[in-house]
Amino acid sequence: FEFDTLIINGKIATASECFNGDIAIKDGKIFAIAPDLKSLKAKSVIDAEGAYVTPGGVDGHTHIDQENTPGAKDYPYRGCDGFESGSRSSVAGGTTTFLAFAMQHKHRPDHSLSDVIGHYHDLATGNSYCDYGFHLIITDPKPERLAEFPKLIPEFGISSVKLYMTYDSLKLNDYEILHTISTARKAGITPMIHAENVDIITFFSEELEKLDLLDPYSHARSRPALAEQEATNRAIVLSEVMNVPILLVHVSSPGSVQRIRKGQGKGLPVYAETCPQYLLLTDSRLQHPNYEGAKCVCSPPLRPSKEDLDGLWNGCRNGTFTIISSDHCPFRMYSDEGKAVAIKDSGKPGGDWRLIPNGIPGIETRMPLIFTFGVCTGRLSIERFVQLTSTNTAKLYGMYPKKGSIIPGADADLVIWYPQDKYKPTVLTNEMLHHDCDYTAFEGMEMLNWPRFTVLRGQVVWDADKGEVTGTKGYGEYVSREPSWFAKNQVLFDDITQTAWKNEWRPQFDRPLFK
Ligand code: DUC
Ligand code: ZN
Ligand code: ZN
Ligand code: ZN
Repeated sequence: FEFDTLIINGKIATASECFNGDIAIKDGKIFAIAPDLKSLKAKSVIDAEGAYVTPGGVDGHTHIDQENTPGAKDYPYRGCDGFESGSRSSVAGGTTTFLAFAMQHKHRPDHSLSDVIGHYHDLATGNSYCDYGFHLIITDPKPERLAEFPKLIPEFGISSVKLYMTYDSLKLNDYEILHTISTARKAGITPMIHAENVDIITFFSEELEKLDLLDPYSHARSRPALAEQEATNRAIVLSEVMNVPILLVHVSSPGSVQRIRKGQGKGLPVYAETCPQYLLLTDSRLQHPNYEGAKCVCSPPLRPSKEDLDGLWNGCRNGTFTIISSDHCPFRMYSDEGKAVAIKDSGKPGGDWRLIPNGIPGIETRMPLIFTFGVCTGRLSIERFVQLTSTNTAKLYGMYPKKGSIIPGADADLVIWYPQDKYKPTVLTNEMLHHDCDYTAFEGMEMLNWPRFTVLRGQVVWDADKGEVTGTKGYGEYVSREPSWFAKNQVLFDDITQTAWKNEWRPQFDRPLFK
C-alpha cells in the first residue's frame, strides 16, 4: 500500500488542539494522522520542519466576477478578478475554498434564481484553481423567487443568502427581510445581512454633497458607525422575531460588536464576521493626498481609532466573531490612461467618492495577515486562528467536516506555514500578489509568516519556496453545501414561539459526518 503524500514533522493545529505529528494522504483525502508515519511508503513527502500545519483557509465572503458591485451612486462596476485570477490569488494566500456571490438583479425580474446560479456556474466552471461555492444575493424577494428557496440546497447546494439593508439597487425593507428570512429558515438556509441604515447614509451623503465634500474621506463620513449599529440591532431583532439564525457580514465597529454580544448573551443564534481591513486599518488611510485614499474605500468604511481596532480584536478573542473573511471586492485604482478611475469617471479633477466602487482586494492576504497580526503577536491562539479563518466558516456554511478540518476522511486541504525561525520578515507589496488588482490596501505591512505550501485535495497548489502557483486552472471544484452545522445545535429556550419553531431544524441532528 502506497500513500500519495506524507506530511511529516508538522505542528498540526485544528480548531481545538495543536500537536506534533504526521499526516498521510490518499486519493485527495486525509487517511491517517499519527505521531510518526515516517515508515509508510508514499509517492511524495513534505517535511514541515516543525512548522504549523493548519486546515486550508475557507473564505466565506468574496466577490468574484460579480456584476454590478455597488458604488455609492449604484454606478455599475464590475470587479477586476474573475474566477481564474481570484482563485489563483486565493491559493497563493493559503485559502483552498472560497464562497462567492451569485447576484440577483433587481432590473432583471425575469431571471429566476436558477438562471442566476447557472450564470455564475458558467463563469466559474473550468476556471478555478481552488474549490468554491456560491451564496445568493437576494435583491427582489417577490413570491415566485422565494418559492425557489426549498430547492436551493437539494438542487444547487446553496445554503446561504445575502440581504442588504442599504444601497438603493440592492436593499430590502424590514417587511421584505422578514419574508425572506422566514422562508430561508424553513428551507434550512442561513441569511447573511449587510447591516447599515440606508436613511442615515442618504441624509449624510446629501449634506456632504451640499458642502461639496467629495474626497474619499467623505465617503467614510457618509456612513457613520451608528448607521451600522442601528441596522445591526434591527437585524438582530428581526432574526429574533422570526427565530432565524443570521450572520452579520463585515462588522466594522465595536458598538456593533457589543450589540451582537448582547444578542448572543440572550442565547440568540446570531453569528458575526469581520475582515482584516477592519482589524488593521483606520480611516486615516482615506486622508492620503493624491486621491490615494480611494484605494481604501469600502462599505462599511474604515473607522477612526485604535480603540476601534482593539474592540474588533476583542470580539475575535472572546468569541463574538464567528469568522474572519476577506470581503475580497477588487477594483483597479487606475484606468488604462493612468488616471484614478473615480477622477476619470466624474470628470472632476478632485474626483468624487460617490463614483468610487466600494470594496478592496484581500483574498490572498487574509490568512497571512491574521497569522501575522493575530497569532504572531499573541492576540489569537493558533486554535482560535483556525476557527476564525477556516473551521467555523466551513461549519457555518454547511461544508464541515469535508472542509475546515484535519480528520481522517476530510479533504486534504492544508496550509503548511514556515517554521517561525526560517521566515525572514517580508514587507508586503502588490507585486507579490496574484490577483488582477493594481494595489493592495495592506502595502508596506511587515509580514511575519506566509503559507509555504497550500495543499488542495492532496495536491500542492502553491509553493512559496519556488514562488509559484503549482496548481492548475480547472482543478478547483464546486462545493455543494448542506445546511449550517451551527443551526442544528441551537438550543432555543424561554419563548413559546421559539420552541414551536425549532422542530424544523431537527432533521439535521441526524446528519451523519460523511455521506
Ligand atoms: N458590501 C460588501 O459585502 N462588499 C463590498 C461592498 C459592500 O457594500
Ligand atoms: Zn444586470
Ligand atoms: Zn456588504
Ligand atoms: Zn462583500
